[in-house]
Amino acid sequence: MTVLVVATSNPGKLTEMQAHLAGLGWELALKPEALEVEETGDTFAENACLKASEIALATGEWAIADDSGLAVDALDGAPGVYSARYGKTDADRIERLLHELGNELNRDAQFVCVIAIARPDGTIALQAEGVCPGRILHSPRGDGGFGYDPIFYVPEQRLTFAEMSRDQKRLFSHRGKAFEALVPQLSQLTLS
Ligand code: ITT
Repeated sequence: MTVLVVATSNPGKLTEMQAHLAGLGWELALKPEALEVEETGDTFAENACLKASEIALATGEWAIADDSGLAVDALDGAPGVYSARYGKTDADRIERLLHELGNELNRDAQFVCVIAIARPDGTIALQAEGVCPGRILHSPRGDGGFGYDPIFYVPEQRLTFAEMSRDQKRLFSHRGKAFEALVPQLSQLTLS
């Protein structure tokens, strides 16, 4: 089996990515903890490619990276690519977002995820995007998931991401949709 390094330091993402990649014929490996990639891109796609490419080059293996975040309409798309840098902890980030949104009536937002796969020489082999529309609640609801999940409400499901089971989130989330687009392309990859 070909090794695929999962290039993330976020444990919540790692769990979800491992579930999406299970049974696809790759030998999954964890990113060496000390290897950190600076996210200098202006878009999710640029940062996903940067992370996949640098980790592939550093390890000499295939690598998969996810760049994702929450874009809030009333905040002109913020925090967007800065979602991870919005605060020190998940609780800080949620608090800051709720504070900035205040009593704004337009709570529309979308979660975006771009997944990139790089070859051992750092070139990008595949890329896919997934988007999940929703709304920002006034206060957190639910104990599951990670990150902004407790304040992200999906109207069609009448649940926040944090209230969904793992399988539900897997089906409806931005990450789930990105993997849905990526997986059919994965089987076409020429591994060398
Ligand atoms: P890596 O770069 O190491 O993968 P990261 O947490 O820094 O980890 P990003 O730069 O892509 O990842 O930042 C994504 C931010 O958006 C981060 O704060 C996440 O917690 C949050 N996020 C992404 N997907 C999410 C999801 O499914 N549910 C809740 N929050 C999510």
